[in-house]
Amino acid sequence: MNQTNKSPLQQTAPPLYQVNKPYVTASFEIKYHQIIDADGAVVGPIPDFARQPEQLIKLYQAMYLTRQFDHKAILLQRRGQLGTYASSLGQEAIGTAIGYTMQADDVLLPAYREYAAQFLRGVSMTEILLYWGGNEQGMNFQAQKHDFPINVPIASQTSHAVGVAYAMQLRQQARVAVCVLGDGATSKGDFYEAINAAGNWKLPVVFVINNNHWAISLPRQKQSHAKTLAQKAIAAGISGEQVDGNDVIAMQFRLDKALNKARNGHGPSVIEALSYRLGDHTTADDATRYRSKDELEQNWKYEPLSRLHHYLTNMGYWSKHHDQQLEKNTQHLVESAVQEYLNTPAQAPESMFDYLYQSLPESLQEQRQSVIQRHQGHA
Ligand SMILES: Cc1ncc(C[n+]2csc(CCOP(=O)(O)OP(=O)(O)O)c2C)c(N)n1
Ligand SMILES: [Mg+2]
Repeated sequence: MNQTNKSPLQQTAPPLYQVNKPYVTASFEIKYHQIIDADGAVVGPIPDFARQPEQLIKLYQAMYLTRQFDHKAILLQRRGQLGTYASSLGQEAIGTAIGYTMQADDVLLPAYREYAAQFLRGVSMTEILLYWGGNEQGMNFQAQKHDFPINVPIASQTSHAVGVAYAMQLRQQARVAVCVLGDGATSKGDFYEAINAAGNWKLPVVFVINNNHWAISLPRQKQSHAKTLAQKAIAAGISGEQVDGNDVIAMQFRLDKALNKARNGHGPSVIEALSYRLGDHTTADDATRYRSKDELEQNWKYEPLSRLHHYLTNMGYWSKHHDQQLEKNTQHLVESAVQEYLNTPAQAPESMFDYLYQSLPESLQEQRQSVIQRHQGHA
């Protein structure tokens, strides 16, 4: 065969004698980032923002508020005053860092444990309670018209995020879509499709994997044989990294870099935030049936609030007096939100038909009518 008969592939292929000598065509590494360890000790360079005590205190307050809210929501559910609720216990640093880092006109596409991010973005505690109480108005965020609602169908928010980021790119806006998903969600086809498109089109989107080590009763080790979930990004041509998801300073620092990169047109990122689900999957779950007491106890040592508390105290930024003040203020805020929620009249049963379609199909109009009649019969 002469030179001109060769296909382009043959022309670029290595000489035949190398066939039995494989060589590396691609390699990768996944970095792990941590700045404050579980004891509050500094193990990495302190970023500029974290040299300002008031900024760190803001992060601590957001995590503390989220934890108190969470505790109260579970009590309400146990009393029959709230529907099923998904707790963010132990994962407060992830949402806090996201909410703190995003700009107001960025778009958040959460799963269902990102309350801290939502609160920092102006979503009210009352709205979140209304949602879990079955009132759709809870997802009609008054302060955040572009953020997406809580998303329960696993991983479906990842392709929504690609759509949002694509629109931002088309409109040449300096905005970023931030999509949060769980470790379990990284096994869904939606996620692979989303990161592939995001990588290919260099979209302004940041995927944050909240690897809380459980997907209901399935542990992380059984979720995927991949050593890290971050490395899934590499196959999509995206940078991927692991961050200590209990270290709110490291989370903020790495997120800030990823958001800036996306905002400046340099494409998407995947951040695998390593956390631990200290609560049940939801209030409809009982984790004692599949998780050892030992494992849970071990992981309490790494939770995000106490380490920032240690650090703040060690630096002389925080005292017992601050603790008392924060407890009192937070209790007041949470109680007022609960009262507002409990005082909100329940929606009529037919409202379940009212937020799905621009105009309701005929078959559903009949169903809607029959719900109204049945309800009147019981009234
Ligand atoms: C498409 C879809 N399949 C199944 C479920 C049921 N389901 C609810 S939560 C969950 C596990 C999700 O695990 P992970 O992604 O790790 O999120 P986590 O709950 O741990 O935050 C499953 C399978 C669902 N909500 N949606
Ligand atoms: Mg999980």
